[in-house]
Amino acid sequence: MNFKRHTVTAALPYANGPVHIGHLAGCYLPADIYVRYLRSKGEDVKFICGSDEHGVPITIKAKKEGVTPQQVVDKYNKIMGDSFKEFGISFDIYSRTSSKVHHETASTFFKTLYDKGVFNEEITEQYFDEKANQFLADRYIIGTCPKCGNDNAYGDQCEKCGTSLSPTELINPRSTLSGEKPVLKKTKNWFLPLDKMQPQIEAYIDSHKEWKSNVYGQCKSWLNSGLQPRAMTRDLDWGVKVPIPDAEGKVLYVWFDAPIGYISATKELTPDWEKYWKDKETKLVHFIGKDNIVFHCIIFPAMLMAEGSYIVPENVPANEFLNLEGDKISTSRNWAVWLHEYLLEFKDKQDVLRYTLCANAPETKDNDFTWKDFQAKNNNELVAILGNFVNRTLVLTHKYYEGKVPDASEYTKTDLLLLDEISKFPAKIAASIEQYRFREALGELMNLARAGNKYLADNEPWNLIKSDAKRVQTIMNISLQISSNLAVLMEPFLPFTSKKLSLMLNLNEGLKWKDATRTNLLLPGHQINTASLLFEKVEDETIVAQVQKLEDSKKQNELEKSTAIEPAKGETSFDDFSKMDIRVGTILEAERVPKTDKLLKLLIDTGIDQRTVVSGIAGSYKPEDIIGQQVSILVNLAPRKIKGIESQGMILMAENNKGELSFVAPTKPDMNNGGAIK
Ligand code: B3M
Ligand code: ZN
Repeated sequence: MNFKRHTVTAALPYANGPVHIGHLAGCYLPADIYVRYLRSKGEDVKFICGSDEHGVPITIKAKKEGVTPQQVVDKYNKIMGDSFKEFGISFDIYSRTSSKVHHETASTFFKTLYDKGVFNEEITEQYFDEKANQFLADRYIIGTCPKCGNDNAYGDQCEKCGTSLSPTELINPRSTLSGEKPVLKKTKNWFLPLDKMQPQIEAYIDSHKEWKSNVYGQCKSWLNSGLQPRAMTRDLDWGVKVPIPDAEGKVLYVWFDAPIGYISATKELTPDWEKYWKDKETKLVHFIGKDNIVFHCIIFPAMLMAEGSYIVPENVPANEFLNLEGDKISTSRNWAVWLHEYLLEFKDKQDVLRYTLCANAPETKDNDFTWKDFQAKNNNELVAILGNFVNRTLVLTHKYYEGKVPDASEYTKTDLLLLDEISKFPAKIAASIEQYRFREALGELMNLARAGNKYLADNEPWNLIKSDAKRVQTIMNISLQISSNLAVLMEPFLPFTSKKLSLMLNLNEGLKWKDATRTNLLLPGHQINTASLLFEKVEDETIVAQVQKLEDSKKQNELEKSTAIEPAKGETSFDDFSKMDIRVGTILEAERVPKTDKLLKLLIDTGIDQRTVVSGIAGSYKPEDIIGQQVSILVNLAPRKIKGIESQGMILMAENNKGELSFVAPTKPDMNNGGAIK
């Protein structure tokens, strides 16, 4: 299908922190390359983004900093918007979901679905904090993970073992607002019946087998496990108010309102917005990170289909994650390269980062950014290949011809082959970009520079100038043409360098992609400008300093972690406590549980009986060292199977900041087994 125009979006980042390289590599850079390429082809395209200013991450941040959510989003909307601009991410608009237009657009959208009878109204039980007098979003509830025992798992996920959870699965849930145990309370919400829409969505996904396999695969696995109705409203006060009667104190689910933000931003950008959203000849493409796949490929399309007047995404080229020096990027652990800091330390070197991130983009699997690789890419590729070729060409042109493009008098066979090869690069690079293979596209661009470099090295005009000045004219003419083509073709990837090079070559403004198929962009006699280096070497000490900075932040983090004390749990009653039957026992036997790192199988004399307990203490104790050790054991814990072994009770352990465990045992020798601990 041929499209008349393009709507390209990049995920709306939560306005709760600055932008780091993971964001850039994940979706903003590929989206920008794609859009710049489309513009260069002369396509009609709108590039849409803005900040996602609702949702619980914002309110949590506000609470932590003791400011209002509005203050948080105002601050980060600005910081993020500036960083994107400085890195040349060329949005046509960077808007925000707290804008008036957005509130109206999202409200109307919801109201339309409501009036059409799309939603199921359902009463469910949600956790409520009686002290704070509010319902608790999943992230506001912490408790013990039923899978791994982590005491600080969130209501939606345990960050220790990665399991996704629902708040009611947590053991001993407590509210992060008050520390209290939340109570279940009935509330009404509006659900999108994804279950009923499954056939429609399935047909849609099946019609897009060309999607990236990571994206298509994730969609299929959601579909295979059966779609469930999903609440599109929440009991919160920060967000877009639910625009129907009987919905006091409720806002739209952030994943309902955020993607509509793309539409609102387009509305803000142009009165012509409808053709970018409602005309079947518009190609809608969403660039996102992999954690947003289901929302863009299933939920948002379902919303758009239910509404009825919109087009649906034609492609959703989601990237995997970028790690940093072998470790997951983390805002809270300050394990990141922040764009605003990068710019302070690497002034005017935006393109070096763009290059490294694109060359290493996590397109098909998670990938790693390292400073060593950054240095290598800069020194061995940008400086040694691209920069070196262009610089030799321009310097020699000034030296031999006072900066005037020489005429190519006669082409050799190899010249003609090379010219033919050059003219094919625009199509090659385009094919990769159109398939969202940006690394491959960038690789091709560099191949053009390599071809130029090789041409100079093979022909050695600097030696030939004495014997065959005529031949040198042709060589330099061809090298200048390659340089011009490079300036045009590098623009999507390296816009700052493209500009610099175009200026040095004194190229006509407004050259398009197809112009780079020509090999005579510069006419004989054309005057070029002064040459300066496109790239500079990055020295070892610069890299060492960056790695050191990361190490320091890791140390700082560990220090903070090792001095942090877990927050107090909510109150419990004496009755609840006395239900626990804790006794003195002695370990009779101990052995490792095969194929596990942490588990020991213990036989304990509890005074009452001898029983088997599986305990996660192998990291702190060797089996042979603990025979005869007295312990405290909870004897009336319901038995559970662990690795196929029935564990009948639990040994009480103390844990320090490093995660080391110690038995909690009587300190007098004559405490008999079965003695009560109270
Ligand atoms: N704000 C999640 C994120 O930043 C979310 C994306 C919204 S796109 C409509 O990863
Ligand atoms: Zn867990």
